[in-house]
Formats: sequence, C-alpha cells, structure tokens
Amino acid sequence: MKILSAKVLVTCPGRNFITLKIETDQGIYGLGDGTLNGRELAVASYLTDHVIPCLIGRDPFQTEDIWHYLYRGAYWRRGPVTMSAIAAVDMALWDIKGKALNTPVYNLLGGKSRHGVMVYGHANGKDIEQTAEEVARYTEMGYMAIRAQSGIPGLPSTYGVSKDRLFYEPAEKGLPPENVWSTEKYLNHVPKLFEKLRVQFGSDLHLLHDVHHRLTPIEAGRLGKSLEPYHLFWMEDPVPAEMQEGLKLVRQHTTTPIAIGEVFNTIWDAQQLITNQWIDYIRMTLVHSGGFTHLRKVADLAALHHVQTGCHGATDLSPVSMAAALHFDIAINNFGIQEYMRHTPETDAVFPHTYKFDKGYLLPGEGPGLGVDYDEKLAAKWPYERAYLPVNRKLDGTMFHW
Ligand code: EZ4
Ligand code: CO
Repeated sequence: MKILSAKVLVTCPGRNFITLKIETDQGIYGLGDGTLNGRELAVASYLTDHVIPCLIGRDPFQTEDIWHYLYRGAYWRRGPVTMSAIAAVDMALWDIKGKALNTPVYNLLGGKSRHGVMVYGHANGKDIEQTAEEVARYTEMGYMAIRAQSGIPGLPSTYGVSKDRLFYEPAEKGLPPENVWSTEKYLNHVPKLFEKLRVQFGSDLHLLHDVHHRLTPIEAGRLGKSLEPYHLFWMEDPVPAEMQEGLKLVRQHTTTPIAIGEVFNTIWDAQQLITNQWIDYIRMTLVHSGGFTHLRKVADLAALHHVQTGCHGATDLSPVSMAAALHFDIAINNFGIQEYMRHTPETDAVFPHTYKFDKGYLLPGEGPGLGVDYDEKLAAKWPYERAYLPVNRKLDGTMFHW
C-alpha cells in the first residue's frame, strides 16, 4: 500500500479544527487531528508546505519509520506546531492500518484492557452554589468523575467558568481577550468550593480541579494541603512546568495527587517528572505530542514509575483526537482517566463518529480504524475564523500565565 495524496482540511463549526486526510492507492483514507488552539494555521502550513510532499509514495504501515523521519529527520525538533503536525500524520496512518486490517485501532495497540474508559466532565459556575448545581447535573448524567471550577469573588472572570451550560470554549473570535488574576483570592476561595462539594456529594464521587499553571511551587503546596481533607482525584497543572524540578517542591508538601502535561509535546518534557515520581498522572495527549507512536512510549515510561495517564480532552481537540484517545486509553494498562468535554452538535455533524457515552464511560466503537469520518461538504460551510485563547494579567496589570 502507498500514500497517494494528503490534504489539510480547515473548518470552524463554532471553533477552528485542522484535520489531515491521507489517501492511499487502495482507496482507503485516514484522518488525523492537528488542531492547536489559537495557532491553527501554523500547523496547517507546516503540514501542507513541509510534511505532505515527504509522505507521497510511502508505505502507510511504516508508522515508526515515518514518525522518526518527521521528528529526527527534520533536524529542528519538538515544539507544539511540529509535534501536532507529526501527530496528525501518525493518527491518520493508524486509522489507515485499522481500516486496511478491518479492525479497531485498539486491537493494534494490545486489544481491550477494560470494558470502558472512565471520563470526567466539567462542572463550573459563577459561584460555589452554581458549581454545586452543575456537579449535581453531571452526576445525574451518570458521571463518576467531575472537574469543578467556580468564579472567584472579586474577579470579573475565571479560567474554566463558561458562558454556556454544557459547552465550555475558552477561545474567542477576534484578538485575545484579557482576564484578571489574583492568587490570594483564588487560594482563599478554592478550599471552600470542595468543602461544600464533599458535604453535598459524599466521599465516592471523584472530584478534580484545574489550577491551569497559575501558582508557584510553594503556593501549590499550600493549595494541595488545604484540599487534603476533600481527597481530590487530582490537582491539575499546579505550576508552569518548564522547570520540572518545581514539582518536587509541590510533592514534598502535599498528598493531593498531581496531574500535569496537557501542554507538553515530547517525552523529554515529562522525563524527570515521571522518573522521580513527582506526579501521579501524565496529561499529555495524542494530538499535541506526536500521536500514538510517541504517547505509547510516554505511557510505558510512566508505567514503570507508578504514573497513570489522564489525557487532555478539551473541545479544542477534535472528535478525531477524542476517538484516538479512546482507542489508546482502552488498550494500555496504566490508564487513569480521560477528560471529556462535549463538542457542539455542529462539530459532531462535521465529524460523524462511533464513540458513545454510557454511564460515566466512553466506548470507542467496534468499527475499523478510529471510527470517525469527516463531512467535507458540511465543513466547507464554516471557513476558518481567527480566534485566540485569553491572556491573563494580575490586578496591577502584570502579564501572567493564563
Ligand atoms: O484550557 O484546552 O484541562 N483542560 C484545559 C483546557 C485548556 C484548553 C486550551 O486550549 O485546561 O480547558
Ligand atoms: Co487543564
């Protein structure tokens, strides 16, 4: 089998998605996600101008060699644009392999290791009361694990608090919106949220929280300690992780489990975190870290060090990514949990898919490949629209992490 052609598909059914479609000489095609929120067209150009010409004529079954050709062979390595482009190729090739062999991708990764993939949903509200109402709504939908975020008194906007009830989308059309931040107000507020949730929902529900890279290690230690009575499933991205040693300090101060890595691109971003057992869950995800071929290696390293996976699964990852994540999650032994933010009906219509939510689990579907298609005619109705994630400033105007 040979790769005949490939093209990048760009659509905006409410938000922008970059999809790679690779076609073979046997009529089978594969799909890969290359969406990078706020920098979508950089990946599209990387693929169209620099990667696709190198793919033509190659054997799509040679996923390992093609991966190294694009990573090692490019000389300039790593980074979110490069690794999202490589991921799009890798996902599409595994989709082709599955279709050619007439089997779901999970069977090529070791087969099913569990009957379903436990997912967590996002409950958020303008205050603690409203967040608690949302948590209740998610429990009624069957979720066993719920991420809770709430607005912070005195701050006009907060990460994770949406305008819509079911669909949270942090990117906005036009230029980057500006948010305002206060670490003190945040640290004083969050424990009250989880105190209330434990009183109302008891001990069994898995509760998660995303700090979104906004604390210093010692502040994160304080937050982790103050949340210990409410035994969170995890505290996510407590500090920015360019300096991996920062997590050592967080670890020394709290038994609240730590998850990190949705913005990581390669195994090198997580190497010290994993081998030193400074984290409990690695959040790297297929689309931003080189696809199955690379994430498999990350998961295997993690397995040796008591670290489980918790793949990123926000709405800026397309249904192709979500399907790919489910095939990966159901196959590996050290799966922890999968994030699941529902896409809008418009997005689901562009990407018809076989995965399904059932009583707190997602099931990848039994069809060949990834089980996702792409409606090119419908997608063409929604051309690219410039959109950015917010930027964040402290109360005095200092530029801060978003
Ligand atoms: O802010 O995917 O855990 N989920 C997250 C997401 C990220 C977005 C950024 O594009 O942190 O909501
Ligand atoms: Co996050």
